[in-house]
Amino acid sequence: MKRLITAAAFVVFGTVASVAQDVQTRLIRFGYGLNEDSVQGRAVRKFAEDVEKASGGKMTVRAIGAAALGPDTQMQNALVGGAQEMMVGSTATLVGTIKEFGIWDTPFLFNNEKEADAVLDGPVGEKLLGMLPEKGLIGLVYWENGFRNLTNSRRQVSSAEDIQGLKVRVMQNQVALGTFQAVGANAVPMAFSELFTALETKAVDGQENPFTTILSSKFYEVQNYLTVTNHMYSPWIVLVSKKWWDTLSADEQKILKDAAVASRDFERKDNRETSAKALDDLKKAGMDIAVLPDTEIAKFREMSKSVADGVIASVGQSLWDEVQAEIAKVRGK
Ligand code: TK8
Repeated sequence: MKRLITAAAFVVFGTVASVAQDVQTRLIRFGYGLNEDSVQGRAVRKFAEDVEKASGGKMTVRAIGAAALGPDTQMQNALVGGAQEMMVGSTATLVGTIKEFGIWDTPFLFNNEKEADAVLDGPVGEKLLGMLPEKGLIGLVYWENGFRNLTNSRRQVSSAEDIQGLKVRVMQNQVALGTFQAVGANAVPMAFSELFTALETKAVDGQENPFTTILSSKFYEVQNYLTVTNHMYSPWIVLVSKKWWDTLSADEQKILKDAAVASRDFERKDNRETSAKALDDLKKAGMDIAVLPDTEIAKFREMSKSVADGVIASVGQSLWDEVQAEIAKVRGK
């Protein structure tokens, strides 16, 4: 009798996942660049838990952080070839493959996170995701790295001019490079996975990243000065190998899509909630922190204005206009 009841309960409450769904045993190698103790690490773990739960334990996500599977571009290639299933990384590292992604690196494109969310999750963000399949990738969602701020080991930057001559590591694309060249820095493109050592050995003076990333990457150990500049908003993108994706059932794809959306909401919330504390922790760790005054931000904006022209030339006026129209919609609300 007891057995019968248990069996009946299983039919009623038992997860549809393990009974009716077309789900196979799957191992998902999910690579990312930051340390395990980071917003990226936490969100990948949340994704893993959701996928395992929704698949009745059949789909297992193996999270591999700290660029142990290589820098973003190497992981992208592994996804295209089918040697790795998933990753999360900067949209900036996709620009070499799909130039349109460079639009997100435009300096001062978004004024706040609300604008970024609306545009990235809206039709233009979707349009860019739609360019990935023909390159062998599936883009599920955008996560947030966040607004970027400048650190260096040489001097506190209190004016736009102070950036001149600093050797600053930038992300590996023309937009990020052009932005720092425009303000007179000696900009050096480099993979993120090489950055800590480059800062430590003083191969470069500085870098720029959001507070949470500066903290979780322990850059405070090798950088004395942090200047709040918010010069650009950096998205991350969750990618899947198309080669592997095409072997999945519709149910399996849905499990991944749903978990990706949940992980996006979790990750953005986590990043926003921990950002102010990260800044506080960086101060406690001994960093000299200053906010670049509005008048100097205005100069930074002005000096880097030509970068937008370069972006337009590369992505096309119509895509640029679409993005601007989406931003205007949010600003109008
Ligand atoms: C980490 C990278 C990094 C990015 C960069 O995966 O390269 O500076 O901002 O956070 O995506």
